[in-house]
Amino acid sequence: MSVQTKEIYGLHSASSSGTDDKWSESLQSLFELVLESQGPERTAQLLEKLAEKLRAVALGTGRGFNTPYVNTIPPEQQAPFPGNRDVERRIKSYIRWNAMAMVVKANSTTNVGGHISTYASAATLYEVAFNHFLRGRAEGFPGDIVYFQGHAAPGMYARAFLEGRLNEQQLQNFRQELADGGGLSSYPHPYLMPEFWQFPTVSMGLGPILSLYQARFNRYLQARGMVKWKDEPKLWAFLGDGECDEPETLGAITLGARENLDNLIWVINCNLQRLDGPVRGNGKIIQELEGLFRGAGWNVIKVIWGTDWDDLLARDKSGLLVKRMEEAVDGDYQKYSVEPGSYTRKHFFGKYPELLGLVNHLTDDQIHKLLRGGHDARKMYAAYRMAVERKGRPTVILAKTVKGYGLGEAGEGKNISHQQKKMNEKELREFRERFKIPISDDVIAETPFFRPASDSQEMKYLLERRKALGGFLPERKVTAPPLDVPKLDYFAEFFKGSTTEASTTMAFVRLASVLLRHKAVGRQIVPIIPDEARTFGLDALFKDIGIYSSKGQLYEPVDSKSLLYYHEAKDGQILEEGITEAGSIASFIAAGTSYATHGVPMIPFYIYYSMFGPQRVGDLFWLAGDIRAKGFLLGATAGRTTLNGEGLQHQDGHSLLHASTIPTLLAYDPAFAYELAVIVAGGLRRMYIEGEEIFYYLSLYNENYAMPPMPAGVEDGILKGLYKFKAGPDGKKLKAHIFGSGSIINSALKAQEILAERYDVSADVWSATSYKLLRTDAIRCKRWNMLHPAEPQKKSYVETLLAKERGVFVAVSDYMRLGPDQIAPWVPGGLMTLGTDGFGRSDTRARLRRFFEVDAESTVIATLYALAEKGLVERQLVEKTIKDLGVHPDKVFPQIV
Ligand SMILES: Cc1ncc(C[n+]2csc(CCOP(=O)(O)OP(=O)(O)O)c2C)c(N)n1
Ligand SMILES: [Mg+2]
Repeated sequence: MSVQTKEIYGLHSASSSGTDDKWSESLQSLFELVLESQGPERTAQLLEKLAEKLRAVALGTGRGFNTPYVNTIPPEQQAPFPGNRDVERRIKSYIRWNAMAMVVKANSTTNVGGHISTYASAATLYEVAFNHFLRGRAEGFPGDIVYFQGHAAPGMYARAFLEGRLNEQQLQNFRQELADGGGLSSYPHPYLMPEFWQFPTVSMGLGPILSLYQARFNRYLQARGMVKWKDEPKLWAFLGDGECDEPETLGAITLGARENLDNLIWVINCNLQRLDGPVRGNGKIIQELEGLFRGAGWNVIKVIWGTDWDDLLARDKSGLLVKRMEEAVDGDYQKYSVEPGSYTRKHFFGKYPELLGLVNHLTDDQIHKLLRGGHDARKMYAAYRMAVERKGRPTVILAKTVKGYGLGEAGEGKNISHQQKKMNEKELREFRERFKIPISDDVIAETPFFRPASDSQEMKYLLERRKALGGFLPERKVTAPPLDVPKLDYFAEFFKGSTTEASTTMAFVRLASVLLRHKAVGRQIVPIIPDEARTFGLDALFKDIGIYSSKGQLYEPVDSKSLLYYHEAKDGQILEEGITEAGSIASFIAAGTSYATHGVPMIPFYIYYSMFGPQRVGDLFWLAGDIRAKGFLLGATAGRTTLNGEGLQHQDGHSLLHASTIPTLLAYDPAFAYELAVIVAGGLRRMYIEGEEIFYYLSLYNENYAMPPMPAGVEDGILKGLYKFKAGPDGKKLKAHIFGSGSIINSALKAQEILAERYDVSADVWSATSYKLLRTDAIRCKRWNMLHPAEPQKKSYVETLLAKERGVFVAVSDYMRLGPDQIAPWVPGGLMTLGTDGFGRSDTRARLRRFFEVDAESTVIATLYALAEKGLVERQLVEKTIKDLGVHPDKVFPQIV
């Protein structure tokens, strides 16, 4: 503190620790006096004002909610470390070695890649957690939920190897999953290692947001009485500091404090580096994150300095050391980790000659080895202890480490550290010396794995700790029982059809309310909405099942007198997420994996504007496949022309294609209420009785029309993707087939009439519910035929279905032509497709459909053209039809390039 500052605050020079204590005592008595006379609220206000002044004067302005750049927990308040440090250090060293060896070995014979430096920097963060905090599954306890930093995976494999859960062969085949005997996936992927990994994390930012919504979902399950736990699981998310630049990481953190998620702990490994270089070379990532998290209402525990620094800080009576710590930027700290101790002595301590005295007793080597907090098990233990005991808010631990810790010349603290995958023999020897790995010179070049004898102190200790904490982690185990989901007949009302006009969105709302009333599984349904319930008519559910709110409803809603009032309740069933598609899909994932995470199957229905699905947060949709989520995604307001008026940003003509790219996602484009019911019933059966780890996407439209009754025997075709909905009239000269999907099936039906009345064409109208499924089946079949050329050749569903049909084939939908084009190779004589390629426009449905050429008239023209191409009608007839139907032949082509 400068002399001037002291004057401002009326303080006099104080340097002895006795005087410090006096200051502290007088402030304390003053504080108690104010608290007693003014009450806590006012005291907080006054203190905040003072803190603000202090920040402005002492720390410079614009620093937000920061505390000095020292550990949050002072040494005297540090919980003592209860473990055997020596044994734990040895275990950690062996894990370090094996994690490194795995990557080096894999890259000695292949170029499969891998990361050494991330785990090297995080080993202590993990080991303290594994030995003392992370609890496995037990009777009445689902186990703590842990999100491991994706590219630290080698460390998790190396630990599982010591634990005896993975064998040498598997480690040998790290990143070579297809090798003989199997291997290990690069990162946490439940899809690839379904008995090991629970939560995918490696796409930066997804782990953090998932953990937030999972923590809240755990509360939801408890509030609704869906689980009865003896103890509440904690959620631990291990993240990188670079990862915090992702909007998904920080974008939702206020949820944590708002929902009092004290079950959630984030551990951010602040090694100050990301892939290319420093995270904040010119600033301090720890301070920046502290400000953000404190502002968002989190507990922040900074673990910056290791025990070695306690003594230095205690002896620094001038405050200069903290000042120096504050001044140095992360780029400097990175340099200190790379350069010898003499450099740090000169440039860090030496900046103020008074500070040099503090380290006179230390050699350069000792200065170089002054530990950072994240490498000190005692500091990490104290932080974790505080984190698990804190109530009322989530906690973030900001642990400062060195990237590539222990790699020395091979990459410690260097900018290339992230990419380092190889080590030469000299570097291996140094690593071995540093961590005392009992591996002899003659084999070291082969980087053998090391596992101590099973009766060694280390192995006994390691296994005893995991036993005491309830078992191994990570571990994915599916124990959920099948659900008594309704059979098809439960949805009978949808098969009768209705003359009153309705949209498929309305049909869905009806279907949801019918399902919610189902005795066996109604409670399992989790409706999820990002602030669009009213758009879809789902507000009808507000009153009946309530919107989940951990606080209940503290106010009288303005619309309390209306039938559909905004009803929040502690045991509400709806997850009304507000405007966050990322948060909503994170909730979908938490609910859709509850069968595996908690052994409690839940059935999420996430309904949203289809444009803001995979287009907005596609990586989370992709992850839903990886994590084996179940449930239903409902892309409402679907179609480039059915959602009239909204224009380019809302009119969706492609998300079915996005959805089609996810291997475990069944993408459907239903046209009628009964199709919807058949698909949902089929999905419930496959996911919740047969146990398939798949999920469903259905587009829902908002155009109203009479819903037809279900023709006999079409269920199978609906599920497979195509069936004949309405045959054309007999006795016509020419034959055609029109595939229609969603609302646009009406263009096909109207075209059917025009073709019959005016052009002597009998067109059958088919409902194409899923081009993706048709294509997958056709590809599967063709591939089998190719690989079994001498055996009787198989026919795919679509080929069999269309084999006997004569005439031409046309497809029309409210999606890009690529949708129907997917099956063109298997349609006899080819497929003429119409679709909505290009940006949407704000206009009426009729004009949009003409613009994109998916209306009835365009469908007629396309059908006649397909006939003309086959020489079945004259081209002049097509030309005349274009004129007769009022279509401009040189109108704009909406697709740009
Ligand atoms: C969404 C996304 N973008 C980019 C990457 C590529 N990537 C993998 S690790 C990494 C750097 C991570 O840095 P940090 O979060 O600080 O982790 P550290 O390894 O330093 O602990 C990057 C950019 C990714 N995995 N995911
Ligand atoms: Mg980093």
